[in-house]
Amino acid sequence: MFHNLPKSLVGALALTVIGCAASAESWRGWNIHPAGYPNTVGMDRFAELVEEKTGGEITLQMFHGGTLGSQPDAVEQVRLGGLQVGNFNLGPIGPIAPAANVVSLPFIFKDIPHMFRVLDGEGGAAIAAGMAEKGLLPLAWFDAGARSFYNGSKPINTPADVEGMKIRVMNNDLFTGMIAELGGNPSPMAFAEVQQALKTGVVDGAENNWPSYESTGHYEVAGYYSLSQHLIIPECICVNADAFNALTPELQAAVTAAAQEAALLQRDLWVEREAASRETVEAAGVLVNEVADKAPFQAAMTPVYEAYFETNPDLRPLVELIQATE
Ligand code: GTR
Repeated sequence: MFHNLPKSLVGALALTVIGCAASAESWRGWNIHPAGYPNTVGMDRFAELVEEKTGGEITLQMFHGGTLGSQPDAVEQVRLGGLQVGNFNLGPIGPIAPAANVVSLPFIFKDIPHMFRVLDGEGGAAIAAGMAEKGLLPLAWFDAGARSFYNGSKPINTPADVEGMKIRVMNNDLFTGMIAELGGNPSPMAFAEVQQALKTGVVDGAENNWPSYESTGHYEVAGYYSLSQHLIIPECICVNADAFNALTPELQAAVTAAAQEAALLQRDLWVEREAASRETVEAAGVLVNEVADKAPFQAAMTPVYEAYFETNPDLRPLVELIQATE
């Protein structure tokens, strides 16, 4: 169609077309949770805010419910740029970014406010830098509560109660080490497979926070929830580092502000959902027990920390910084 036009005009037209394509970006995002879950609502809000704050220069289509694959696969996709955004738990990121693995050390945080104080300070900057180096940029942190053990046969009160039990964990040597040190058999498995594995007895138990225990229906097949609270792991709104770094400073600021605003919404919704999920599972007959003495669980984790320091001697100061943070 261009054969009658002067060459210079053809060139200018082509540039305009390329220019348009480059200035409007369509991003795709991964999330594992179902509709109504605080993270799902938070990620949808993030998508809305990205479009609003960038004046439509960036649009984000979210894919919820893990439809784009398992979390370890999605982490790789966002690192490589096949996807641009993910709401990730830092558990599955730890094996890739050792600095980010500090948050997966059992009992590293005293409670949720302690975790956020660390993330908002020097510790959070070191974790973010370690992730960015691997191609994943965390723009904001989500609350994911504390994870506790659950199973279908008995309350867990002491490490001896875990002995011999096959417990599903997320894919990370720290978690397999944690279960092994308690005398159990760790079974790393994708989140989507856990319900069936619990139901058929492929595993005896698992561990998670209140909202995931409830939303997955795990409570229907594993009715003893024991408040060990052994892991407090944050989650991120993570973006592909190259995609983010290629943006103008103005667009980078807009996307970051969108993530931070969406994270504040997620954190509020999280607190409400924790209470609601606990109520739902208790009403359904789940037996909840406090773990009166967590000290034996904590003491059993010494070899897990030692193994981490052995592989990552340079990260000891980061662990000490977290432990020294009030
Ligand atoms: C949930 C978390 C998910 C996933 C899942 C799991 O609490 O939000 O990202 O990590 O746990 O246990 O695999």
